[in-house]
Amino acid sequence: MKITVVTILPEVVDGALTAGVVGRARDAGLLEVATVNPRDFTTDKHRTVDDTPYGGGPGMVMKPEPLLAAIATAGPGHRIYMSPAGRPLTQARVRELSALPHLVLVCGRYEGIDERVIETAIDEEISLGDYVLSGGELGALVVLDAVARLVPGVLGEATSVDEESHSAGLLEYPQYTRPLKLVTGDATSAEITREVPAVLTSGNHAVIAAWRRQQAVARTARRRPDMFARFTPTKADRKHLPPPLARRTHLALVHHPCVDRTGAVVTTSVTNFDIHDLARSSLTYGLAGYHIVTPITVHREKAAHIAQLWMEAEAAGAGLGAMRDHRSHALRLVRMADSLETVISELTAEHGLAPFVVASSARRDAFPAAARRTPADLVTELSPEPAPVLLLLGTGWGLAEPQIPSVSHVLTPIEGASDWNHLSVRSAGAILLDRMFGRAP
Ligand code: 9WO
Repeated sequence: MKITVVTILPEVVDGALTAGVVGRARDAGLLEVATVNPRDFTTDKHRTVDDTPYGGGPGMVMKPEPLLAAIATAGPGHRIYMSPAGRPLTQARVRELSALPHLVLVCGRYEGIDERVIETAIDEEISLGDYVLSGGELGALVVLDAVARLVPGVLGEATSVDEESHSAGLLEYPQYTRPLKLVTGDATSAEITREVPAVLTSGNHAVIAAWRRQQAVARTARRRPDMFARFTPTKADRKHLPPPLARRTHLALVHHPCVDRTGAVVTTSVTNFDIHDLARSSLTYGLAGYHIVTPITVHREKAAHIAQLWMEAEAAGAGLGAMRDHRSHALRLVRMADSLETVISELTAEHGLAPFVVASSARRDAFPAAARRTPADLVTELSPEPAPVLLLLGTGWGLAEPQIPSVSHVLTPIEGASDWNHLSVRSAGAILLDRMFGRAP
């Protein structure tokens, strides 16, 4: 295969082509790389390749004539312009490009190139990502490197076949080599010995393959939710992934510490409606529990009594077969707690991990130290984590923020189409649960 790089800085490109896989491919005659410099196609004595932009604006633009002449000299080939405005490069496209006989990689400098060059002499624009470089050369080197290693004969056969087949759409698993025990740390920090995971020295190849697969799946879920969304986990994969987020999410209706209209910290009263409406929402969206939080003992007793009455009515009324479907079934999710600390320690004991504590608020500037997330982004971020989630709904005029330091995340407020924003806690809770866990219509 031949790759021609059109650049006014050929020394940037040349320097990178002698070492490693690309250097060896050239030595073996599998890859031919040439550079063509537009400056060699100028006709004035200053060898000018740039000019001022029509319409004004900062900087300079590459003149079309020297660039067009350089591209023409490269000869017939697939002509690529490296630009942040191009289509993002994928491994699939790299594979296709590696099958072509001649690639011409055109590099811009200054503020860009005359658009007519792109219209008349470019077949494809490619971007490496949403960032701006000072020129296309480093981008061209990336394309060159990615393509060259796929040219037949450049890599050993074993590597190239192995690559795509059984881990397609996943990130790489972690790799280790000797020493078995690596001692890290310097004068300023204590020494830590990091060992290679024992499974890799077990000699059991099936167990090793399964571990690597698990690692790749877990990493992809955490680091590349976009990639993970396109991946269909096998049954075995799912066994090692956390259960669905709703199943480990608990709702807490917080009656203390809340604030009143003056901002004073208060304890609000438990209401009948809040207990069973939010219980029914919690069951509908598949939550693990619904906690009524109040330090007032008689309120907890009253709430427990109401929940109990509903469940007894169900047992007396419906036949056994209809039990699951009876609306009072939701009351089984209801639990009483004297404080948020109690709920947190209960969940920590039940799930073996401390919960992420997520606040909701009608205020845009609530919990300034917490990570602010939309409901959808919160689900994406927390789904790959094994820990449970405790979702706080404040009563009264909202949660007393300074008194709840355990909050790590805060949901962006629900906003309607007016400036008047006083949803009931039951409505706000239902909307949040739908935004997090509702099936798309
Ligand atoms: C810069 C630019 C910025 C926003 C939208 C479109 C854009 N096009 C260009 C452009 O073509 N710039 C020229 C090439 C001149 C300045 C340096 N150039 C460049 C290419 N900077 N960054 C790239 C690049 C190439 C591929 N992937 C990421 C960035």
